[in-house]
Amino acid sequence: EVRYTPAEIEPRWQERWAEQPDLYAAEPASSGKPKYYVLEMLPYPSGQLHMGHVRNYAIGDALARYMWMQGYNVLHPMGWDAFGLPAENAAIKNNTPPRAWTTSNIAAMKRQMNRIGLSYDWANEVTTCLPDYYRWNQWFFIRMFERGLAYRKKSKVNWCPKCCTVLANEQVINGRCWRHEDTIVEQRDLEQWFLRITDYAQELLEDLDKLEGWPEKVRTMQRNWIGRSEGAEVDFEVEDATHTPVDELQQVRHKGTAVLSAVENLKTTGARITVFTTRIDTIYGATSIILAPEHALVKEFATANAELAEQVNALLEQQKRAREAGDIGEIEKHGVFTGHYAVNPFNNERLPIWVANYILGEYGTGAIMSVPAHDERDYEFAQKYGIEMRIVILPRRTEDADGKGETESTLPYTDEDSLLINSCDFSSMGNKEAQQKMIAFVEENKFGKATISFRLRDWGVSRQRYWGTPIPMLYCEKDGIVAVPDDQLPVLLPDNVEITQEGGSPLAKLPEFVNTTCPKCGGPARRETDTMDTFVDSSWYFYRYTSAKDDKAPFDSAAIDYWFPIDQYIGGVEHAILHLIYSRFWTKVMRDLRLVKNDEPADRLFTQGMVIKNGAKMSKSKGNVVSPDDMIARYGADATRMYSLFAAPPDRDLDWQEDGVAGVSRFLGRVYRFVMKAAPGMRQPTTASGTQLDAAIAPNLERKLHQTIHKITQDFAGRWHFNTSIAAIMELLNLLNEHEDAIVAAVESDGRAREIITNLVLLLAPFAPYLAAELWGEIGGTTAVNKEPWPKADPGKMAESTIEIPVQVNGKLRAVVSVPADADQDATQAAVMADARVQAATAGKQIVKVIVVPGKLTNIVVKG
Ligand code: ANZ
Ligand code: ZN
Repeated sequence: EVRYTPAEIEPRWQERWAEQPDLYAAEPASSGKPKYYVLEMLPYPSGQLHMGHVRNYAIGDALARYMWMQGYNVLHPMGWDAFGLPAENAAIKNNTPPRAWTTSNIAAMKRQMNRIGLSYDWANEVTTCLPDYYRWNQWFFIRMFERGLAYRKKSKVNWCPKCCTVLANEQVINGRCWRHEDTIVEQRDLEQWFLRITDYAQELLEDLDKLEGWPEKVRTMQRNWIGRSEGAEVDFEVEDATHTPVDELQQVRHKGTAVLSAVENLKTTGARITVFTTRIDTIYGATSIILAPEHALVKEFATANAELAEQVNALLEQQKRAREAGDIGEIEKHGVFTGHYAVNPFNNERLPIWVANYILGEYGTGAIMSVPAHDERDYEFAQKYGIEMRIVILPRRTEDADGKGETESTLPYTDEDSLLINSCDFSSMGNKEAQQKMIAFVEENKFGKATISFRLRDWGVSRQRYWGTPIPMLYCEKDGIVAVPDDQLPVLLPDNVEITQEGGSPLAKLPEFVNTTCPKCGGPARRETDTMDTFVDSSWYFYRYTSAKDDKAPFDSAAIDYWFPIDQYIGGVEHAILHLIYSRFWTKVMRDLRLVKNDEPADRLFTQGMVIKNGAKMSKSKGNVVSPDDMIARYGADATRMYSLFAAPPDRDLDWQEDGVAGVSRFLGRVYRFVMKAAPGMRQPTTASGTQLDAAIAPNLERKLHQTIHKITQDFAGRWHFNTSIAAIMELLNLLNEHEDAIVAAVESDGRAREIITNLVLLLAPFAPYLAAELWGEIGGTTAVNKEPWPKADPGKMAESTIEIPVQVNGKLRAVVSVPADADQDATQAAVMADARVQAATAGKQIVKVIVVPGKLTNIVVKG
């Protein structure tokens, strides 16, 4: 009896594969073959692969192998997202330099990947912490700087006290650090480098519609993150309080509309408040102007008013705390009247100017017109402070409103499809029409314009850390900010750096790094000492894979034309916003630099589910980590990876059960024993005269085989439910085992038996590549099994010869009867009525009616 011993088979093949560097190498564009670029997200080299990695790579590897077998020229690369904070933390903890720590982790993880048998093209490996890669980060940065896409400004930034560095908005999750779930992010004022991703906001949004191969949930997340609002900016002039004593103002009617108070000869200070509104149709309902505490005018008002200054500080403080707690959206509303008034340009009405903590300085213009009758937040605020509410919008079907719509209890009324009232010339217009007409009126009279506002902010890329790409900028006393000339790239990251947790850029402590000369004037200059956000590294790494050795350019554009867009990208949904929005942005910038022609990096995106154990995500802190090495040592790489595809559909969470791995391993053992039994015969030349398969069995075996081929082919083309693909192979094997001796006896002379064995091995190749390679050799194959053509399902052989017809008697299922697949109505009825169970169920009764739906069911109605 032969035994399946993956511990012996797998290392042997691993060695063979290592000696064939071309085995998984992509062919050049000139191969003339159709291309397929399959990409799994590159890992951070933390030291060990976890099961989430294994699952991600097993999916990509199955796909890559399948596409090779379909005749494609496949690019299946891998690399290392090798810069980042953990290397620095490890340096502090273990006193190992980040480079050494990273390099040895890469070696360890590469060893694991090879042990798993992943089909990567290592000739194009990318390691982001190497100068031959990060020099191109610097090169891109300078290209962006030249185009005004990289700029420096002082701004409020998110600061993680644990990382001791700035975080991009995308890296703040519910007010906490993306790496430290328990750490509240602080706000600091710092000079920072930004990339102008907002220039691409509209295109990033629009092109989401084209990404039909992306999960809808990822597209929705990006749409919300970009957050486009159409609206208008309207200028409200600030009234000159010294000219218009408040007590001279009276309630007047303006063009037939009641207003709080208006003056005929209004004096203004010349200052304007520009508000951003998405509901200009409610402008006659505005009863105050509210400014964000950071608004420039508030500072002005406050310089002359110490009490106000103090109250504004309190509002700022509340905002800061709410931001830190991650619930600025639900802040408890506080505000203060500034003592000043602004003028509604539509009706000259005087509106009190307030400052409130729920108005954000960084959104829109940092100022709003407040319409409490029609906006939730304004309503709450106005109720609290006794600010007037004025209804200017009614539901369309006024007969339904019958006055009730105007009572306070149903306010705020925020419905958009509605009619205007109390709005001067615009009254009784529909709300969309009013918006258009009002915006036209504003633009005509030059006190505002239609605008679009985005929630997306520019990408802050400066990090006060060591282990990243140095930002290639210089500061010269005479010339100001100067880019490092291309021929001086890369700005090398020095190795001899002292890393501490205190914060402040470690590079700033190295005079030999900091001090340099200005390329423009030759005078002394200081180097930028911040490094780039590591999300820069991962924004374009997949382009470099097409020509990773290029030292003249970031990549060879001709190769990009052939390989891009990526056909299938596979990774975790946690990257839906960060990495996947940055890489889309980077692609568009590269296109505008005429380096690439594609608008988007990837045609299709697949986000796999998590690997969990006992219902929880595997993590050290939960103590439920299952090590891939352990599983491989016990059951082999094939069983481990195959289990990760078998245990759940790839888009769902997978609950890791060691029993399940053992089960898959036993199944592979059965395949092994079966094929090994047939192998000696398979290696013989075919003879025409020997044993043939029984004519009664052969069609059944062929049918099952071709159905299985068909099913797996469909799974690859469709939803990737590899769990059911593998289950189908298991079912096939069950049937083959029933006829094992007959098949084994026939392989020498019956082509059908040979085909069964050959195809069984080929079907396994994407999922269990070691076993497939081993068995391919055993049955006489001399080529690499992963380059063999994928078997084709023959529809003629797939068709069932009989089908099962459920038979109901008076609506109750009484029997399931086998009939020939092509049986017509009469033949079906004859077969049904001849069945003993049907006869028993109808015995002694009068048959009233027999309804036959050929191929589907039979219904018998009886009486008595
Ligand atoms: C008047 C109004 C009337 C508004 C109404 C809404 C309803 P989105 O859609 O999210 O873009 N707003 C504008 N800038 C703001 C800021 N810096 N901080 C807080 N709120 C701000 O929201 C746009 C609406 O949010 C704007 O339209 C403005 O209130 C408010 F019945 O203007 B609206
Ligand atoms: Zn200079």
